[in-house]
Amino acid sequence: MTVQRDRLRIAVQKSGRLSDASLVLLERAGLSFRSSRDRLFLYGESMPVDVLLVRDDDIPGLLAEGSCELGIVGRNILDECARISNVSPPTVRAALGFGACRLSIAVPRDAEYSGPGSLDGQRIATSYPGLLAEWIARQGIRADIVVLNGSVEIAPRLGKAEAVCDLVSSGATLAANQLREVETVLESQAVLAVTPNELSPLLTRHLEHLCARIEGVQSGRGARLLMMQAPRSALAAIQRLLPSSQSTSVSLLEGEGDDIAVQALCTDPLGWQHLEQLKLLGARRLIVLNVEQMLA
Ligand code: PRT
Ligand code: ZN
Repeated sequence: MTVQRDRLRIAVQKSGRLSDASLVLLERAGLSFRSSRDRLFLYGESMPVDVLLVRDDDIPGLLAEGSCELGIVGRNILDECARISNVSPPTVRAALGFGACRLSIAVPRDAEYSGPGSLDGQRIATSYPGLLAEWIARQGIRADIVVLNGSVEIAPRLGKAEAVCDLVSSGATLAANQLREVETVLESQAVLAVTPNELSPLLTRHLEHLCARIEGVQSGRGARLLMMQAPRSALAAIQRLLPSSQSTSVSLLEGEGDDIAVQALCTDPLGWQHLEQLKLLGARRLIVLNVEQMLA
């Protein structure tokens, strides 16, 4: 199936943990939008890209049926969908660095647990039967899966299961339910997912354009541009000191003898101690700027 629209569509979660960060990411990629009255559709004014606001669970299906070309969704949803439904799975273009969580197995705080074998013959409650079944098979144990669509963490107290398999981020929900995390089934975060369908050349161009911008926002995240002046003799020591500096450019300073201007892009955190050490090496006029965007 080839999609014939001339505007690209990206699906994001309407209201939930990924909603705000998804829209902020799109805004940082240069997309501005006008909202429809029902807030289910955002018309992109600055690019030929519209946003569908939907439930996160619907995103893999929308990508497969060709209603949208891109989606921002948790890897947990994509991976589960790939195991339990027969829609063609989307591909993952980029991990987005927010919505981090893990799908974990937890048992009552006082239950004995000495490894996956302790779950043999037990019931495990979950909303992720596909991922859990695969994990159980990998461990070579037998356990019954009790599928629940919500409030998984109270299943042991209700006598419905001996263990749970649920998403965890801070661990506070497990602790509040007297549960102890014992195994990680999947590490997850929000990802940029791409339709498995073939696209027209026009939509492919729009898609590549938006993905390049999103990747540009991603690679700029946390990066700093460090600028300083220094004696040329200190250059080698300065380069040794800079954390993960990807590129350092050096220029001569007109009328300043042997002094140089140095610019370095740093992708690791840059602390006061780095600046103070640079000063000890003779650097001065140090400036650190946050990087908003990068395009290779
Ligand atoms: O309405 P819709 O279907 O769109 O939303 P939803 O209610 O299904 O999803 P939502 O908004 O809760 O989560 C969206 C996505 O955020 C998930 O698919 C994950 O990829 C990601 N995410 C990150 C989380 C969590 N962290 C998380 N902590 N999703 C759910 N939780 C829940 C978890 O299920 C448990 O109930 O939070 C509780 C545990 O949190 P802690 O901090 O107490 O450990
Ligand atoms: Zn959902």
